[in-house]
Amino acid sequence: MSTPVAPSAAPQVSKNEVLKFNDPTLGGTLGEFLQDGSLDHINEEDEQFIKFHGIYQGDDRDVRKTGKKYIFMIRARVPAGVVPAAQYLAFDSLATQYANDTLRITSRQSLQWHHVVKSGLQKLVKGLNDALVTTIAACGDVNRNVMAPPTPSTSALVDQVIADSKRVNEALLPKTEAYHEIWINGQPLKLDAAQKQAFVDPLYGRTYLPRKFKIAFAIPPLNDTDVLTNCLGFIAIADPANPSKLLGYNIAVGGGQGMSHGNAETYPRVGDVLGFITPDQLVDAAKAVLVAFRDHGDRTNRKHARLKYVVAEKGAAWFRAEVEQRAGFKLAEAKPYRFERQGDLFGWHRQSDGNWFLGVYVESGRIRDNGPLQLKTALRRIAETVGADYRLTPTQNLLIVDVKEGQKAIIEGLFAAHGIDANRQVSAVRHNSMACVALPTCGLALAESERALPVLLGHVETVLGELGLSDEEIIVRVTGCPNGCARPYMAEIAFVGRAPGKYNLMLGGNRASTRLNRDYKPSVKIDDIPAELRVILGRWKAERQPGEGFGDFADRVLLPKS
Ligand code: SRM
Ligand code: SF4
Repeated sequence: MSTPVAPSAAPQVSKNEVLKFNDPTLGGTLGEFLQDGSLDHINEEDEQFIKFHGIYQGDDRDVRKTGKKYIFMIRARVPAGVVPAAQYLAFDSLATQYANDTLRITSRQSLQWHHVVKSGLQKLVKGLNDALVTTIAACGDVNRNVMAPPTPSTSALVDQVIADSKRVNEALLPKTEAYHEIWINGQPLKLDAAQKQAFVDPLYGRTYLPRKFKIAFAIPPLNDTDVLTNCLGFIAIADPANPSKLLGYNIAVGGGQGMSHGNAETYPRVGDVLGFITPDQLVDAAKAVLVAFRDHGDRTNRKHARLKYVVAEKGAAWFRAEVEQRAGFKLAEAKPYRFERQGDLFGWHRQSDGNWFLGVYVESGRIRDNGPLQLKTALRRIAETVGADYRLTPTQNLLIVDVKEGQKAIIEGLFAAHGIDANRQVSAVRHNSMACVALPTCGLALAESERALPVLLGHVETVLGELGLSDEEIIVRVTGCPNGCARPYMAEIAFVGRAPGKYNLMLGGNRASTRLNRDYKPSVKIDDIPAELRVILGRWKAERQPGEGFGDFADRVLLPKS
């Protein structure tokens, strides 16, 4: 590409802004890269463009000492986590052919393929397209995968919320044709420089958003999507006289998790509820919030470019007026609602139509065959044999849905044949846990996370066992750095990676996922964690009020008054 020229009106903007300005189609030279058999990796500029196509370039950090091995991560958009059986089979086969034979359920109900090398890159994306799935805007300065409650139909309201989340997802997709040309047709976008310059996305404009933008839906009292951690949250409000009828949504703005160690200007934040909208106002409201962010987000400093900082610094009332002006209508006053808990349901449950669904625990979302535990093969065989659809959850688990009474035994049998007890109940702590990917694929990881989760959960379980508290539920989340990909700042206990083998210990989130946790002890060595747990969990046992959850206890007793 030619040397970028900064837009003269805004000379101080960040490098990414210049890149977007110079090629608003977001194609870069990705088409040329795919056609050039001599290249195994992309240049720095294309590294930014390819994110808008749902792909990250990285290197295998396990083998860095012996040389750099370029690998790609591909992330699909899976709105509301809904995966029909045929699609799942395509995902499974693509993982075996072009990735590391695993599928990774993400904390936003999508799927990732890891360790893809250049020769498999286009084939995998094209394979997803053939299965009617896109990776466009799964990453980049755009709206990401829209989350919605994964629990299958328990009422007409649930169905409507899922349908609404898909409408919003669709309405906020970028319109560049570069994605199709490069990944599906396998060629560069056939536009000259002037034609590229002339492209302006009708919603995002020429330079897209200042940073990523995230949306989730939730249905109180269950906060299974961690809705208040999103830039924009839609909280479904049911008609009190008819709980299966949707009245509309309270909208919450300015939530987020990411921060940087030692930079007090970055922080996690819980969203503010701005007001109430009716279902027919949904898409216009979503667009108005997105465009208000587009117009007011910081384009000079990417660490300060999220919507949460706009709302925190200018105030919710100011932002509400900006949204109303763009939407062309006033928001009504927010309706009362209450969240009581987060998390997934495990084991068999009845749906409202008489069918069943099965909640399956997937340790940190990694679907793989691991010795005698052959989860990947089992899920493939179930999709082939029963044709049951899957739903991915925001806590990195999986639901098998719409199962007929007569199919339950077949599913249990297929799991058993692959070393898994479908009715197996792991500990409550394990069920409520999450870990981000971290090493070896994440270039930003400071410590292990997914691979450290079993050890860390083992420590928590051992100490709870010693105290006779094995059945207690505690929300434990782990990340390899402070970016917050497993939403650690909402957990009752969080381990946030600081350096190899060292984690900041944070305490005090609540079960409804409406309160941020706080620092308890920085940089605790992994070997010292059992001793720390003995102190804090021991005090919980001895001093808690009747029924008091660990996070509430920690917030009340173990942490300084906030
Ligand atoms: Fe994330 C960056 C993985 C959910 C905050 N995240 C990354 C990257 C792409 C690393 C990078 O930029 O080089 C990670 C790729 C790791 C790998 O090897 O696969 C990564 N994030 C993930 C996933 C896969 C974690 C998981 O284990 O499930 C999640 C994918 C979600 C999806 O399907 O779209 C994931 N990331 C989140 C969440 C949680 C959420 O959205 O609910 C957050 C916190 C919420 C928020 O955005 O505030 C999150 N990821 C970040 C940040 C910090 C952003 C910030 O503004 O502070 C980064 C770093 C960045 O963007 O520069 C990041
Ligand atoms: Fe990587 Fe940090 Fe996100 Fe974990 S939290 S996946 S280490 S960026």
